[in-house]
Amino acid sequence: KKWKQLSRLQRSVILFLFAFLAVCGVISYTSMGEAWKSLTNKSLDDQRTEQEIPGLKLANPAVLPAPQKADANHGDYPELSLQKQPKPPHIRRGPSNLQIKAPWRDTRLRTRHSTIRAVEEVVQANKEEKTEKSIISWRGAVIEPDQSTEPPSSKIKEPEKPSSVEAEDQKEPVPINERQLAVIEAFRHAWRGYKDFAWGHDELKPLSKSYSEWFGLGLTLIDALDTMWILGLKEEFEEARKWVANNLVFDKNVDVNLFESTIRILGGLLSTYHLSGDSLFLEKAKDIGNRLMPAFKTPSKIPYSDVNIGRGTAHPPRWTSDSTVAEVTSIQLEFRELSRLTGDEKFQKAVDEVMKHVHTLSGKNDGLVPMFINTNSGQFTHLGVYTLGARADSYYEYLLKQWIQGGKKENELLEDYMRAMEGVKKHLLQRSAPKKLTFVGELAHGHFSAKMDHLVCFLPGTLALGAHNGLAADHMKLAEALIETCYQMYAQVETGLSPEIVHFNLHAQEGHKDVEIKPADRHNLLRPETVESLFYMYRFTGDKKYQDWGWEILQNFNKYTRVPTGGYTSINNVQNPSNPEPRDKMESFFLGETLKYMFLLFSDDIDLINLDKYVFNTEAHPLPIWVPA
Ligand code: DMJ
Repeated sequence: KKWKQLSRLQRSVILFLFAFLAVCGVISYTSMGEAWKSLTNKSLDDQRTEQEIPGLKLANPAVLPAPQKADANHGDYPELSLQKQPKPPHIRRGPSNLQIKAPWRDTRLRTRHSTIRAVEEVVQANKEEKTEKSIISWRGAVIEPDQSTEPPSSKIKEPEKPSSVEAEDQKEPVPINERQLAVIEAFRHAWRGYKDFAWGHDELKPLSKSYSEWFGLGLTLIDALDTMWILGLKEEFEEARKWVANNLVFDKNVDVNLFESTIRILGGLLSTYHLSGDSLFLEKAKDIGNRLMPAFKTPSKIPYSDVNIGRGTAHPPRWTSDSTVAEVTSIQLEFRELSRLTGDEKFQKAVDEVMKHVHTLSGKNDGLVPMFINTNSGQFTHLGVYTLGARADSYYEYLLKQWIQGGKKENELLEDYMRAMEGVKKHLLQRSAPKKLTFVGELAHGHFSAKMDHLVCFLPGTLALGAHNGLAADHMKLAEALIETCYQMYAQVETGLSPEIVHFNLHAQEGHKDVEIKPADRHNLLRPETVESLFYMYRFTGDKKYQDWGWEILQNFNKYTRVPTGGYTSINNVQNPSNPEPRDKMESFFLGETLKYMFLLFSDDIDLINLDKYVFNTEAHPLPIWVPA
């Protein structure tokens, strides 16, 4: 009303005054900004950006994309979805829906359109700068000292970065030697067979030039990814990466074994993510990790052996409600790392509960565990049989390795490991005749058996790793004795290849060696354990004899298991050099483990997977130690 009562002149004066004041305001804001900028060399928006975007450092951006929290949701910020999303500074990219995005969670961003644009510009600039040097070193990634130090303790924590590879870029590369070249040649030969006859399938059948399926998930390809990275096989890696991006689908009505898919698939994807920094592998790891979780829905929380990853159901084997002790206690490194990377504690919680439960269980014998555990009662079953071989082996390995992974703070794990090693010394160690080889036998209801699986040959490497991490020095002595035995399991056999199981002679007999082989046990599956331990022994002692032993083994694999048309095969008879009876199967661990450990054994570069920064899972996939030494 009052406005209408004013004369036209009065209204014009008032409007002019308002306009004048508005212009003055804009000018003073701009000049304040300019003045501040000239003082600090940063714009106000830049200043705000620094405060408002956690983790975005303008001066020193992250080399690799920061993984997103499991619950971070772009849908919360509709205005952001209108913007072109900044790309992570890595040139190998998967489909956009699989990319890890920056954690845009600060609510202040919702109304700060100009800030968003400024951030985009900064990220874009970072991207351009990084793209120039974004071909990451092909070997020996090094972890940044500021990696996470604690296992997740709250519901959702800040997710972690992959291991940085920047430091490696600044180092002089250690040249590859002749023996390593021979491993590369062997890998390429194996890969050729897989590519030609089994591409995208689980295992190569090199003689029939076909394949076998176990889970139908390209097991060999996934198991071999980080080996290709470590061996520097860039072309092969890129081709396999494409397959993962375009063809690896976990939404399938298929039963998988929880342990095998964790150590080979989840472990393989996680380590490849760390080495390459490529978020595709983390996305795939999250997917399979989530799909394996139904296994833990049991009355006792001891997981079932099998999961249908498409249906989200889990079950024990048809004939029992038991699970294998080694299987339920050798998935921890992978699930713990998945929690650390995603910030979602559910993975770690599930596997930690298993370890805590097993820690308290009765039925152990001086730290040695039975081979089975019931998923209903949570109790050990089939009591009285103790072995370091099949069904128990990696329980011991993962006690030590989890302790190392977590920064040597989880005392229960160390206690259980040390007690078990005392149990081994007390109940399972014996010496053979005539060579007095120290070996690890088995105990069945109080009776000692001089039987040793090739699988037990992981133990010298694990003992050496423990000694390297400050545990009893006599563990190293035992490791030295045991690796000699494992080597003799090859050297005393006609083909120079170890059988699956040996029996040691306890008393000298004319014409008999230390090692006896039963007809049912004389197969060789291209297993890695001895080569794995040779690698640890060489790393920690520098004694070249370990390299020489590994070299002999590689030559014998080439002589008796190599298939001319591509690939290597397991054999049925290590005692018959003229006909080792090829079995027509190349296990995925030959590429995932055996050749990888060979390559590392022949290397003199301790930074080629530095053992103070990485811990290998039981399928030879290196995962970062949370607090590197
Ligand atoms: C691999 O899958 C793993 O090393 C596992 O711990 C034991 N069996 C094979 C290799 O022998």
